[in-house]
Order: sequence, then structure tokens, then C-alpha cells
Amino acid sequence: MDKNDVCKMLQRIRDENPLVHNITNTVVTNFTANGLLAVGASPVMANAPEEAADMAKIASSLVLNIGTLNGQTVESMILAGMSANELDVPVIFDPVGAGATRFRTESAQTIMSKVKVAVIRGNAAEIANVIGEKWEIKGVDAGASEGNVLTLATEAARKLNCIVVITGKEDVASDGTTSYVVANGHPLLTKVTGTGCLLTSVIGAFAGVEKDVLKASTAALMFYGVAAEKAVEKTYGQGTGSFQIEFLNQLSLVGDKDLYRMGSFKIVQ
Ligand code: ATP
Ligand code: TZP
Ligand code: MG
Ligand code: MG
Repeated sequence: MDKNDVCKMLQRIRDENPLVHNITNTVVTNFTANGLLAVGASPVMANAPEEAADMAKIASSLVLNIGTLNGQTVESMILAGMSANELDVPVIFDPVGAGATRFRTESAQTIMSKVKVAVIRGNAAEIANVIGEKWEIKGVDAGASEGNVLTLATEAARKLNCIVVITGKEDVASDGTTSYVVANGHPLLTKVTGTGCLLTSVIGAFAGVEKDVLKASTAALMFYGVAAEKAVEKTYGQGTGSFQIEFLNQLSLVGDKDLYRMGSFKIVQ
């Protein structure tokens, strides 16, 4: 995989406008819909158990996010996930806050056991807790534990039998054998709520046009990180509000030249 593949996937999203069905949290719903539109995808939020399965069937990808979960949304996620599985619609899962409470950890594990998830994306603590390893977590933010993220991603991918994406200073996408490490991004992303959640949905947009979900995930990570770096360039010193708006702008503006000039990832086997 090279930068040209990333450019081609981005062009396909902008040409084909894949429908991304999100069952997500109440904090990030609007930001996620606007971010997906900026990238070129077509977002739909459909949470009700009465319609979740039907919507998943007509989507190009399904994104499940437990950020503000309750019994009913977890039920909807399982119904939608099983329905997506029947038609091979890729399911992308964000286990927000797994490890922070027993309800979150157990709900994440239940979803993983009932739904064939193509990609799980979280911070290191969330991924560690989903596979039963202890890693400090503070609410929905990764805690202070220091561990080897590449090793964790590889181990989690083998245990969960899916692509594992762990984000932080460096991002890793792994299928358990091959891993990509993406250097793009900026610490300001951690000062705007929902940037992790939106990234999970952007992976959904890439997976909606590219069947190889390891490549789709890596492309999404690089593209997203480049957009953040460009937004920082444009709004340097202006604070997190200006950054948030410019980041949305850049999700719609980043093009091939930016990806070639600024994009950076390496493969580890
Ligand atoms: P957390 O709640 O721990 O912040 P999250 O779900 O919000 O997790 P992040 O890990 O913050 O997700 O990832 C969101 C985006 O922010 C990713 O593109 C990631 O590369 C980027 N990012 C996070 N931390 C840094 C950092 N220190 N430097 C550069 N980019 C970062
Ligand atoms: N609380 C519950 S969900 C949520 C908060 C603050 C948003 C988390 O978003 P992200 O993308 O993980 O920072
Ligand atoms: Mg964050
Ligand atoms: Mg998160």
C-alpha cells in the first residue's frame, strides 16, 4: 500500500458518497455527521431498535459507538450489527470508555461476541480492557499506563480476530500479522471532544469504498492526521474552537498534494 492508494480511496469516497450508518453517542452526533459530510460520505444516525437492522442493510458501512450507551442502544447495536453481517456490510466498533465501568466493559465484550466486527478502534486503554487486560482509564480518556501499543494491537487483533486500530501520539492498525504505524496527527485533537469518535466513523467511510479494511483503516488514519496538521497550520495560536472548525474545513479540502507532501506511515511485519 502506498500514498497513491490513499488518494484513490479518498477520491472514491468523494465520488460515491458511501452511506455510513452510525449508532453513536449523544456528545458527538452532530460533529460526526458534519465530519462525514466534509469527507464526502453520507451519514445517517438511526438508533431505534425498530429500524436499526433495516438501515444497516442499505448502508455501505455500520459504525457502533458506546459513548453514551444504555440498554436500548446496546440492543440496537446488536440488531444492526447482526443485520450488517448478513449482507457483509463492514462493522466498525468504538468501545468508548471500556474499562471505566463494568457496564461498558461487558457491553463491549457482548457486542464483540455477537457481531462480526471488521475494525475495532479505540485508545490503548479501551482496547486493552476489551481483551481483559488492565490498563488505566480515566472516563473516556486513555490513562497514564505506559505499554507497547504495537504489541497490544497485534495481540488484540489475534484475540479478537479483526483489525485493531489504536490511536494516540502514534496510531497503529494491525491484523495480527501486518501492522501499519501512522505518525500524522496533532495533540490539539485531544482537546476537541469527539475526534476519536469521528475518526472511527471516517474509518467507516473508507471501509465503505475499500474491502481491504486494514488498508482502509490506515488510509483513514493518514488522511485524518494530515487534515489535523493542516488545520493547526491555518489556526496556529487561535485556540481549540478555531481549530475544531478549521479541522472540519480541512476534512473537506485535503487533496492528493497534501497527502503526498505530509502523509507518513510505515509497515511493520
Ligand atoms: P482519548 O479519549 O484517549 O483521547 P480518543 O478516542 O479521543 O481517545 P484519540 O486517541 O485521541 O482518540 O485519537 C483521535 C485522533 O487524535 C487520532 O487521529 C490520533 O492520531 C490523534 N492524537 C491523539 N493524541 C495525539 C498526540 N499526542 N499527538 C498527535 N495526535 C494525537
Ligand atoms: N463522554 C461520553 S462519550 C464522549 C464523552 C466526553 C465523547 C468521547 O469522544 P472521543 O472521540 O472519545 O474523545
Ligand atoms: Mg481524544
Ligand atoms: Mg474515544
